[in-house]
Amino acid sequence: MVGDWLEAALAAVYGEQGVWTGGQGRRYAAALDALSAWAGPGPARFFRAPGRVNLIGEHTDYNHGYVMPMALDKDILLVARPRSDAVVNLWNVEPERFPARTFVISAEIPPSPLGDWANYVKAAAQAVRRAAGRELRGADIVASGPAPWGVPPAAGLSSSSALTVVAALAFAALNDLALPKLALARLCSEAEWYVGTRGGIMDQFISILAERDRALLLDCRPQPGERPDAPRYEMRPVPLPAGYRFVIFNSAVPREKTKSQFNVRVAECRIGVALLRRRSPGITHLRDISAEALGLSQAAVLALLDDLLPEATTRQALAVQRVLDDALNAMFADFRLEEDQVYRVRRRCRHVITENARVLASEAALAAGDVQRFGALMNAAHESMSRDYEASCPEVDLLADLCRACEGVLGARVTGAGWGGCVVAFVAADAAADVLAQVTARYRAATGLPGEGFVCASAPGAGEVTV
Ligand code: NG1
Repeated sequence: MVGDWLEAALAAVYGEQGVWTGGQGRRYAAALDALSAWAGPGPARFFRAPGRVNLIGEHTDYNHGYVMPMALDKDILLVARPRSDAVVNLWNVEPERFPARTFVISAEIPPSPLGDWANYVKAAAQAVRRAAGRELRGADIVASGPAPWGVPPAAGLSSSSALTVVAALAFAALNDLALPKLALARLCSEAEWYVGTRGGIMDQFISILAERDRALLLDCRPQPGERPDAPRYEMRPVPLPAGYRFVIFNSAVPREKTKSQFNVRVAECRIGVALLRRRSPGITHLRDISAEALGLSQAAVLALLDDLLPEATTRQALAVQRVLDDALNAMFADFRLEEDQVYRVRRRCRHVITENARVLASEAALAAGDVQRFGALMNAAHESMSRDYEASCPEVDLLADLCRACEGVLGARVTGAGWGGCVVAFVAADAAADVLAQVTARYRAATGLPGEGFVCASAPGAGEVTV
């Protein structure tokens, strides 16, 4: 039996639907039981951070561009109790999948092997320790993220960022470190580089700053703030259109290529900037290239890219052309260009530049109630991810096609980094259940892979759940 106290606290987070809240209550109680079993009985605190679905704006964040994510009601939960030493004992309610780990908090925590789940918690602990500038107390922690409440891992729904965010929240709170939301979001974005990818700010920002029933239009370009190390970001809530739902389908394709390909894409974008800077030295990020900024039509911007950027290049070719000058080397100080990698610069830049325009057009379409236009922009975003960014795969393209073939679907696109992961479809509310059933069945029949999906519900941003 779950106490009324817990029910009431959880209804405030997850909404009033009895079944859902009841299930969450058992999940919270089970996590607390696990902590008592592994670390002994005693008081503990709950923290949660949601995963997200990005509605449009892919691979734009690290180019200082625009994104439009929305937090899900699927989250990572931590139940935590502070310790008097700096040790962190970390357990998971799914121990076979996520084995127990122990480490000591310091300003330089040695990482576990690549891909280990504890690295996200270490990333958070190290970043909070550095921000605090003093020794931190460790904690006994149990993490909980099993289906249907958790964020499906490796699906492009930001389970990893949710884990980083919730761990940072917990370490800050258990050490009485007051971090404003924006500071926490920035800290978490940089913290996650610890795991080896040079991601942008989208996932951690939406996990922390989300509001229920709203997506967030986030401008990922830092603006001057009170201090040079505390920039501001512009963001606007985007009300979700009544009468429509977002339905998510997991391709169940392992995202093996994501880690290596992600960093290649970051490099391709930076090479694009370096080449464009030879013509316009004011350019620092692909965000600076737009029809408005250049006073050109979109067609003229694309023609300019054709003129200035090579379809493909290599480190050696760039060195011969003396593109790799001091300025560019400085941009790559944290990053190595590989000898044997072909960088397909023009089409990558075309994706980012057109995607930024699509995000702003989506915001305008939704504000005007033009749901057909928003659906069409999602479809165009998928094509661009697939053809220009080459971040899709046959299974994900199939899922998007299966969605579009259903009555009631206005648009569908790959969401998250890509190379597998999920497709998000924008669907008339009364068709959502049918679309979910039809697409999952057809996908399973066509691929032999598990066809799983769900209708999204939105949730508020990360925080402590006081019970
Ligand atoms: P996912 O799909 O969660 O791996 C990654 C990046 C985002 C963003 C998207 C692509 C991290 C933590 N997340 O998200 O910042 O660049 O890809 O739009 O690196």
